[in-house]
Amino acid sequence: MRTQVAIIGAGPSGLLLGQLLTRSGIDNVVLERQTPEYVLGRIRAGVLEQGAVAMLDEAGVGARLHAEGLVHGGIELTWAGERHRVDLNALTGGKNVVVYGQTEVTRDLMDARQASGATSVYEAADVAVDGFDSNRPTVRYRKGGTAHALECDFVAGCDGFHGVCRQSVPTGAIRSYERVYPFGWLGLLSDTPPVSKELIYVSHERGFALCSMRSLKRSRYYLQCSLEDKVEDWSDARFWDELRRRLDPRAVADLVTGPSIEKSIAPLRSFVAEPLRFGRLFLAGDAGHIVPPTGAKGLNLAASDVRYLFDGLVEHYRRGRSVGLDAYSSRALRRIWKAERFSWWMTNLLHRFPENGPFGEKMQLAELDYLFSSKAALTALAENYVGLPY
Ligand code: RFL
Ligand code: PHB
Repeated sequence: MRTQVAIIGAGPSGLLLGQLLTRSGIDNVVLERQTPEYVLGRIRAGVLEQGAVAMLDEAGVGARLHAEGLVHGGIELTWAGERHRVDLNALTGGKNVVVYGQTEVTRDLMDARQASGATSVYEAADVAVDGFDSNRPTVRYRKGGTAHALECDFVAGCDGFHGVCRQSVPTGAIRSYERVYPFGWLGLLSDTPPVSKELIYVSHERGFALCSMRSLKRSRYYLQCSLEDKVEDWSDARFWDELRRRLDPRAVADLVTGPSIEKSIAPLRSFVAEPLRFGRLFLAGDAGHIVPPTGAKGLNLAASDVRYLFDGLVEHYRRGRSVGLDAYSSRALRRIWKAERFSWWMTNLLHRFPENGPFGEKMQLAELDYLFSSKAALTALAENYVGLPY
């Protein structure tokens, strides 16, 4: 088989790139290790920046997002038992975010890909990328016991943090920067109405909590937990009890609980690989970088990477110019590092770090107090939360 762009991974970055390329007449094949059902079963992000929404519109998959997504013009932060609103819309001259689950984004992209007739290979095993330092890369994989080779012009490594593409690069050619946080997030999804109209980020002495949502009938809650915790340690009753202990009195009164439909623990990590281009292999999304979820930036960074990579590929195929592809890594990394900084800052501000002791907690409280007394400081939070320009 031969194609122009071989895309490894059918997460949001791979599917979005594929859809944009298909609509521009650039042939592409998506290779995914898992089944579509497995990919759709992973509960992850919920908040989209306007830039990501615009990309999904450009890919022709914005209809359901606009019909069902919830436009949010603010978020709330709780500390010392009181809730404080950040008016994102007013602080950014009219920008908002849209609450629409990653599962739904992925489903919309999968449906559009199927309708377009573009080739996707799910359950592709032992994917290996060869010859990306030459003009003729080849991606090898096995499907149903048979070996296949896919020849291509370019390989887009959209295969997430644990994918094969970054691991295929010789160690001397890549540099990694990493911080692993000493805690995780325990997430719970339930078919209950959200506790509040907007997201609530909670700083509490027992640990961080987040009240989010997927719709007006489906809620998503998170608790900072220990890295030793197992999901089995957390019955629904224990989860709701712990959440109540971290919420303000009004939220406790408003909270509607119910059986969980999903519960999982995610470790928190900051990670960046440099560069993001190796000959004809390009890394995009979580394959090249990870942010802790506190700033809601992971999926949005995947979209901005795809913006730069797609533009570079279009320029190559339409005009025979390589300026955009040559600049891909440095352009993407400039935005990535700023989102890394914001996510690291939000994480440090709102979580309990036992090793920082009482002094560290006082610093967090002073920073929160300052934040809500300074329009300049709140504006900095707001403009990062809604997303920096591409
Ligand atoms: P994905 O989604 O991990 O997809 C990669 C795909 O590649 C496949 N794959 C392979 N395929 C073939 N061969 C191989 N060898 C392969 N190895 C892997 C995988 O099966 C998978 O299907 O990466 P992508 O597309 O770059 O998308 C990134 C986002 O998924 C991620 O950044 C976000 O989910 C992060 N994130 C959030 N981002 C936001 O923008 N807003 C949020 O509110 C937000 N909340 C979150 C989050 C991530 C979380 N977790 C669990 C990590 C909340 C959580 C709890
Ligand atoms: C989510 O709804 O899953 C979510 C929302 C905001 C975040 C992280 C996760 O910062």
